[in-house]
Amino acid sequence: MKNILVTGCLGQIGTELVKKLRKGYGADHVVGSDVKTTGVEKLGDGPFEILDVRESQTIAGLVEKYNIDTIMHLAGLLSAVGEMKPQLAWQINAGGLFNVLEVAREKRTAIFFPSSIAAFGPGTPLDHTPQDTIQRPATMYGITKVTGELLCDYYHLKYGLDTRGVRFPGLISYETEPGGGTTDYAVDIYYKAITDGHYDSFIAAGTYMDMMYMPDAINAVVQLMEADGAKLKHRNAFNISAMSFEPEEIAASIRKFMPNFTMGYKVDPVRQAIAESWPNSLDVHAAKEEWGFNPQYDLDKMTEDMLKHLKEKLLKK
Ligand code: AKB
Repeated sequence: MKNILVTGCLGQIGTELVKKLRKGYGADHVVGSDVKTTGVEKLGDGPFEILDVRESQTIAGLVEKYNIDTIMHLAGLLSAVGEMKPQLAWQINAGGLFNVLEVAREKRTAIFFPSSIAAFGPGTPLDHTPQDTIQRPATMYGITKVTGELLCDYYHLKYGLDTRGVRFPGLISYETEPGGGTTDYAVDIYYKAITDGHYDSFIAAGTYMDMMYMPDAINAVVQLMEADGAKLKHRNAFNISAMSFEPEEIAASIRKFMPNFTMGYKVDPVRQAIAESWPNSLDVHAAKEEWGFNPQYDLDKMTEDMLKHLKEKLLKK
């Protein structure tokens, strides 16, 4: 990776990924792009371009302009918003990836594509969900993720493109808030713990989902992209996760540091149904064996770090 284009760079993953990549590869070698500019100052120095991934000519123009050899394609709608706007989710998530892959085919760039636990659905084994298993998702978001996994495999097999990717679990971070996801409750809870001392969870007690702290997610992306391609048997859609918990367990973890924290429930039926269609816990052995995936944060270590940073961020205002 010498010159990298990151799409959707002002989202939850993108802001932190761009900063990490710029540290490693140099600010001028990492081009951030997004449809919006809100939050662009968080990226610091380095090129930024407006990009709607539905416009393939613009993608091709940027690849040409900056001599891009790697596209990290993060632009996309999340699960809950995808259920509200399924047609738009298909256009951006599936159509955008297709455009990126076509540009990559013509310009011979490598690709990183983030799939998700949403690529699984009813019929998938819920516990220790295998790397290779039944994938019949019940959401448009999940359908676009399975489509993306298959397209990335296809472009590798048919055109020899260096496509790589992971299935992200819920990602927890303090820098940029996610928007429109089902696992967002596990981020919201930390914000509300600091501002209100109380949180009403939109996910019901007893609902387990895989999660990971953002520093582990960012390290995983860089590690996979730098791994020896000859050792990758799967290439795309590696299961990754660092922990699996349900709302009572994250609340208990917060209480270890904030004993007066309280939690209630205002369950959102749409997001609850999505959560119930996703795995309880993933089997991540393929990622460990093929490229050394090795997350560092468990629930309590993450809680301690989240609360520390959010106190600095929210209470200094
Ligand atoms: C969502 O909840 O939609 C995302 C995901 C798990 O892909 N965080």
